Amino acid sequence: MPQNDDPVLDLHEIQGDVLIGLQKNFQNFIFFRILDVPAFKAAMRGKVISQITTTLQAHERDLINQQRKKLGEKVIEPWLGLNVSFTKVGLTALLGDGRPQIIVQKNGQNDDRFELGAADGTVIDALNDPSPTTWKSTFTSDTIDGVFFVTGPDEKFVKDATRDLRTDLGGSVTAIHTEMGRVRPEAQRGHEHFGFLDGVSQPGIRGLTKRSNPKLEPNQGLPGQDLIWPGEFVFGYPGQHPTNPVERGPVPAAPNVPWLSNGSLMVFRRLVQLVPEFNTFVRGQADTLGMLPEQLASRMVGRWRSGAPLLLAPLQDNIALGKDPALNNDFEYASDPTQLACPYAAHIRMTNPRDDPSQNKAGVQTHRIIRAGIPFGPEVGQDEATVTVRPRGLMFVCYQTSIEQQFEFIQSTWANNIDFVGGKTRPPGRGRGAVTPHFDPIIGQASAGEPRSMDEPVSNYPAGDTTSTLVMPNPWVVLTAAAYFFVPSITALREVLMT
Ligand code: N7H
Repeated sequence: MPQNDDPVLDLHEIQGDVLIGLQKNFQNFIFFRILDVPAFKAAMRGKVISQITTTLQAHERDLINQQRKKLGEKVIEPWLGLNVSFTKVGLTALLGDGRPQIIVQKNGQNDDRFELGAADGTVIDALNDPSPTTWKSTFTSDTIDGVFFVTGPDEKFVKDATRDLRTDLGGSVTAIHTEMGRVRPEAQRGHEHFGFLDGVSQPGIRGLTKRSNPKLEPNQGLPGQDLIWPGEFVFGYPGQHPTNPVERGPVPAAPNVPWLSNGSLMVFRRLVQLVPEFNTFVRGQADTLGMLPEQLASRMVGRWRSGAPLLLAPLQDNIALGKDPALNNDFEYASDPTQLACPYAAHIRMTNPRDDPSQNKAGVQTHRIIRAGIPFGPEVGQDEATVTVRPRGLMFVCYQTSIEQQFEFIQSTWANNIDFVGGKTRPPGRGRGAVTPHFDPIIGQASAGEPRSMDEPVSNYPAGDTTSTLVMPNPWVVLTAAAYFFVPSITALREVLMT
C-alpha cells in the first residue's frame, strides 16, 4: 500500500527499463548514429515513440509474471520491450549546438559527467579505466548518438523486432555496434557468467515498490530492501535526504533543462569476464590458503553462488535462503563489525556498505544505483578449461540522476579505494593496527593495471585468528566499451527532442 508521503510517479512517462527493467530473455543493444536528422525525427514521431515500453507497461507485466509464478504457471509472453537513449553527441545532433547542458545539481555539487562522456580523460583517470584505445573500436570516439534496447522472450523474436525497428527508421540511422545480451540457460538462469545469482539487491522505490510489511517496516519493500526516494534515479522527484535515510530530500535538477523530468541518466559498460581464468585462480589460491574454492569465491563476492549472503550464511551455502527474496537481502553490516562473516572488500559490501558503522547510512543511500544489465556471449566451452577463447561477460547498465555521485562514486571511491571501508582496526588476536581492505576483487581497478589484493579471504568465522591476504595479479573483469546516456521521458521525446 502506498503511504501518505509517497510521491506519485508518472509511470506512463518513464521508460520501462529505468525503475523496473524490461522483461527479457534476450536484449539487443543497437548503438546507432543518426544519418538524417529530419528523417529520424519523423520516423520516431510517426512510428517508434508509440512502441516504447513505459514503466507502467513494465510494471503491469511484472505483476502478471509474479502472479503466474505464485500459481506455478510457466507461460512466456511474447512481450516486446523497446527503449531509447541518447549520448551528449546525440542530443546535440537533435537539438543543435546551443542545446542546454545536462549539468546536474545534487547535494550542493555540480555533476558534468554526462557532458564529458565515458571516454573523457578525466573520467578514465577517475575510474582507473583502461584506455579507450583498448576498447572495441566503435566505442573509441564520439560516434554513438544513441542506443535502442529491444527485448523479448527469444532470440528470433528480438531479431525480428529489431528488423521491424530498422524498417521503421528507414535510412535515417546506421547501427554502428549491435550486441545481443542473453539470460543464461536453465539452472544458470538469473546468474551471471561467474555463476552467481544476480539482480538480488535493488533499491526499492518510494511510490512504486510494494511494502511487504507496511506497519512494522514502512521504509522497506521486501525485507532488507530500503525504500529510496525516486529522485535518485528519475528527474523531477525528491531524492534522498543527505543526513536522514528516510526523509525526503531535495529534487536533483539541471537548471535550464525543463525536459529532464521523468528522464534518467544511464551508464553502459561492456565488461568482459574471464571465466576460466577466474575459476583457475580461485582453485589455485583456495588450495594455497587451505580453503574450498566455493568458500573463497563467496568471500570475494559476499554471497554464495545461490545468492545466499555471507552475513546470513557465513560458513556454507544455503540454497533455499539464496532463492528466497523475502530472506536473501535481509541483513546489515553493523552486526559484523570485524569482517568475521563477510570481508570488508567483498563485492557487495564495497558497492553497498549498508549500515556499516564507519559510514553514515543516509550518505550511503545517496550512492545507490538501479542495475539492469544482462550477460552476453556463449557459455564456457570444453575447449576453454583455463583460457577464454570466446568473449563473454556482462552488458552492465545502471540508472541514476548523478553519474558522478552514484555509479562513478561506487567504482572509484569505494571499489577502487584500498582504504575503504576506513577506520577499522584488527580485533585482539588477529594482528594489530588499522585494516586496509584493499580492492573489490570483482570490479576494483588499480591504476595502470597494477596487481590488486584483498584483505582477509580466509574466514575467521566464528572465532578464528588468521590474518590473510589474497593477491590478484590480473583482473577478470575487463572494460571493453563504455558510454553515458540520457533516457528521456515520453513527453520529452514527443514534444522536444523529435520536433
Ligand atoms: Fe555487481 N558478481 O557476479 O560478482 N554484483 N557485478 N556491480 N553489484 C552483485 O545483489 C558482478 C558491477 C553492484 O546492494 C552481485 O544482485 C559482476 C558494477 C551493486 O548488496 C553479484 C560484475 C557495479 C550490487 C555481482 C559486476 C556493481 C551488486 C550480488 C561485472 C557498479 C548490490 C547479487 C562483470 C559500479 C549490492 C545482487 C547490494 C551486486 C557480480 C559489476 C555494483 C553476484 C560479475 C560495474 C551496487
